[in-house]
Amino acid sequence: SGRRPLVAGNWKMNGLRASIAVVEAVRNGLTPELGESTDVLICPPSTLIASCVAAAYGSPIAIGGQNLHAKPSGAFTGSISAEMLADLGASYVIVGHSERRAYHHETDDGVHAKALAARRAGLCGIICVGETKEEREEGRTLDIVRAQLAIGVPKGASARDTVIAYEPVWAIGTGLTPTPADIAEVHASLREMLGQLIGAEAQAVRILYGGSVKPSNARELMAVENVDGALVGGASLVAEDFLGIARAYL
Ligand code: G2H
Repeated sequence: SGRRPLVAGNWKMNGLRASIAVVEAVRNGLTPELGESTDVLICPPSTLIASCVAAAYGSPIAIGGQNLHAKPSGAFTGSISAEMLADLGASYVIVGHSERRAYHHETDDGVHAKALAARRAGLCGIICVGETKEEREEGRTLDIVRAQLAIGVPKGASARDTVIAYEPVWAIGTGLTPTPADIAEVHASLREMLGQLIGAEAQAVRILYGGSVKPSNARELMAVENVDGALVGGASLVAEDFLGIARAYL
């Protein structure tokens, strides 16, 4: 496809300072061959971004945020802007993860504003889409994810500033995954929708799969057409598991 795979770890609200050791272990396990074939990203909680950037310094590991506020600065107690993440050395940020949508009322319009903010600060935004169990059972999966994409992705988005992550809500942290055929159908539909939104550039944008990716299923999932990498939650907290997933493309 010409698209360079991206394997991204999302630590969610996990990790104290001792977890820097996970970054160090991933760094030690990252062979030149792996570093050349695959982009590796770790998104720790904001409290650990600076120390993770330091631990990854000089290695191919990128560090990213899990969320951002759309405004560059201001009276928004507790929030962190794209500029602040970039200032720490982050190069990516996750936008609109389903847990943000479910627990923090994030909307597609909000996702759009945050994706614009990420680009403004020079970050690559990982825009997450995905259907709930109920929506899948009602046969609405493609309608839901295409609408999330159509609203969320900013005009003029490019492969440099945008990654898409398909994460079926019912597959997150549950051990359940869609079949490769189901994933192929959604990713093909997302790629087609991206084409409507941004034209030929859609071919260069990476579309990740997320939801219960493990070393044991990574190779099968990553081999699906239009799957350009993984967004990994639970398994990214253990360096050996995360590396096992990253090696899926070797
Ligand atoms: C989906 C995924 C990472 P997990 O949220 O974003 O989590 O791999 O634990 O299902």
